[in-house]
Amino acid sequence: MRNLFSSTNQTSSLSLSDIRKGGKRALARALSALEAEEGNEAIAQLLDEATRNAQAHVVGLTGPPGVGKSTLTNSLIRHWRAKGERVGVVAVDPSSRFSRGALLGDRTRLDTDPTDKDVFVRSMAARDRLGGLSHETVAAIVLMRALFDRVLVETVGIGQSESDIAFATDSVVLCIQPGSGDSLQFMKAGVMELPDIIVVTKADVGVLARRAKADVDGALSLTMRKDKNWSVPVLLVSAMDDTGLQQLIEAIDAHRGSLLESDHFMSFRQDQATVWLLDRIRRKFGEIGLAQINPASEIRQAGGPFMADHIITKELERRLTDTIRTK
Ligand SMILES: Nc1nc2c(ncn2[C@@H]2O[C@H](COP(=O)(O)OP(=O)(O)O)[C@@H](O)[C@H]2O)c(=O)[nH]1
Ligand SMILES: [Mg+2]
Repeated sequence: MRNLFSSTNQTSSLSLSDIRKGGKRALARALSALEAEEGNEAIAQLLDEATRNAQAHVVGLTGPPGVGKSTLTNSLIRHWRAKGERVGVVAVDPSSRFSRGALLGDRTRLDTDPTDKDVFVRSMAARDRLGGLSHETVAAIVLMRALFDRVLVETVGIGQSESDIAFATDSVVLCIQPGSGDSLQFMKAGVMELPDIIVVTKADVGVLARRAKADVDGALSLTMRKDKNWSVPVLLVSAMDDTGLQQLIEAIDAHRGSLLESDHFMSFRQDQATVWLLDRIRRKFGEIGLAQINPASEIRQAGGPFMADHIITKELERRLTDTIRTK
């Protein structure tokens, strides 16, 4: 096995087929490389290759800490593995934002079989973008999406980085805690427009859960949805006694079905890449940077959004340096 860290040249031979051959160890190394070496051309190439080979259904499981995401993740992994599906999980751990390492927290709560080669869990620190997906997280999802049948992304909160979530996930499940009043907060924040499925967790607590569902139903009826072909189900689910779990599984598949049915799915994916690239350049170079690019054609020329990002970033950095020098 090659050592990805010995030099950047070595990463240049990194390919999807190498990772497939190398199994979980190779994937773990590739993920470490892409966390450590943002801006590396070989990695951008790998991610574009992965983008072209997207196969998994990516499900984002989102909601506040303690709502029951990890517990639900365990249930979904068990279900999909029992059906023989290969499952990758990205767990974004908010508590490790400052320590830069996901040591405890979520990692300890996912109880997967380490000898099962078809389930892979990656914990990642939330880093600097509270509530959203960091670039490393998006990259990990894109890579795992080319290797598994399902990719599950556990993350705290949505709303601040819609373009990341939309680019990297197909179906968003928002988890709401009974008795928390969260649905009202989410509606105010405009978050209700994002999920494709809403789950009220811990349904075994009874009346509080039913009341939370009624609140969510009310909030949803006041929300404008972008996708008119899909009506958002609100489900009462308990991972404790498996109430509603089967409905959640069916709703996830039904949502995937509705995406695949639409004639626009491929152009939708392309639009997502364009929006993602625009957002990325805006974050790095502001409106001035945006004004200098033509994302759709640049993605085409570069062969994918990650190489486009790489090339544009280099070019804009060069122009900036030139401007500073001539001043
Ligand atoms: N009663 C009940 N408790 C649950 C259920 N799911 C999770 N919990 C508990 O809620 C707490 C937080 O769960 P966890 O999955 O770690 O939440 P996360 O922070 O969203 O990942 C744990 O103590 C769980 O045991 C459920 O369906 N019913
Ligand atoms: Mg968790």
